[in-house]
Amino acid sequence: MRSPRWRSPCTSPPRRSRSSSTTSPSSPAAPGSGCSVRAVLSTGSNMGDARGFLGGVVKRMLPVRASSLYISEPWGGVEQPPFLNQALLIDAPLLTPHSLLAACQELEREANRVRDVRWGPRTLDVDIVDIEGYTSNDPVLTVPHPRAHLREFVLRPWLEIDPDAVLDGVPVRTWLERLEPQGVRRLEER
Ligand code: A4P
Ligand code: MG
Repeated sequence: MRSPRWRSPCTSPPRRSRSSSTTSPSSPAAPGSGCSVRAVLSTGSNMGDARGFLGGVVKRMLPVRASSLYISEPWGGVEQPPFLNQALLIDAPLLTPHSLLAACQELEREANRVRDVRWGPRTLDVDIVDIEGYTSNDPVLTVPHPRAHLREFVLRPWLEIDPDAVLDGVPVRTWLERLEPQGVRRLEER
């Protein structure tokens, strides 16, 4: 069982760069001086104005990087329309992983997300895929996301914005190579 481990970046030593293409130069983060949480989000929608819902998250989260939009066959066995998916790399000016989860759920509420069928259709899903320096098995917030490595709709957009990304100690590129194709197609370049 992986127990939650978290040290706020406000009190941690400077962040070590995991990938020069996606991390800003390390600098000591002092309390009150803009400390932040580096995280990867996966957004998805297959109801209503899907493009508008994903765009709304980008406007609110102001990601460091946002992937192209991807259209993907539904994963999980529920018959439903295809999804639009996107990956975002964010530096959230937040102090705890749970405050980031609360922010994600607030965005889902604003999109009138109804929790009905598990893995079923939704106006907006905002999942936390990974948080730098944090792991947890808590069902309220499991990090890394427990099904991310199984999902091309998560891995492919993530790889686009961070080609050196690592998930649970394994390169995201390798996780992707292990998957059978799942019908995920890039819609447009940003
Ligand atoms: N939770 C725990 N860990 C996390 C995390 N890392 N990020 C908890 C976000 N939430 C996390 O989630 C249920 C609970 O998980 C939350 O209350 C939170 O405390 P939910 O969003 O209410 O329920 P859900 O999304 O229906 O269930 P689940 O298992 O999270 O579904 P997924 O995994 O999000 O899958 N196919 C394609 N092609 N594209 C998609 O985007 N999405 C799904 C939903 C299914 N198939 C899909 C897609
Ligand atoms: Mg979810």
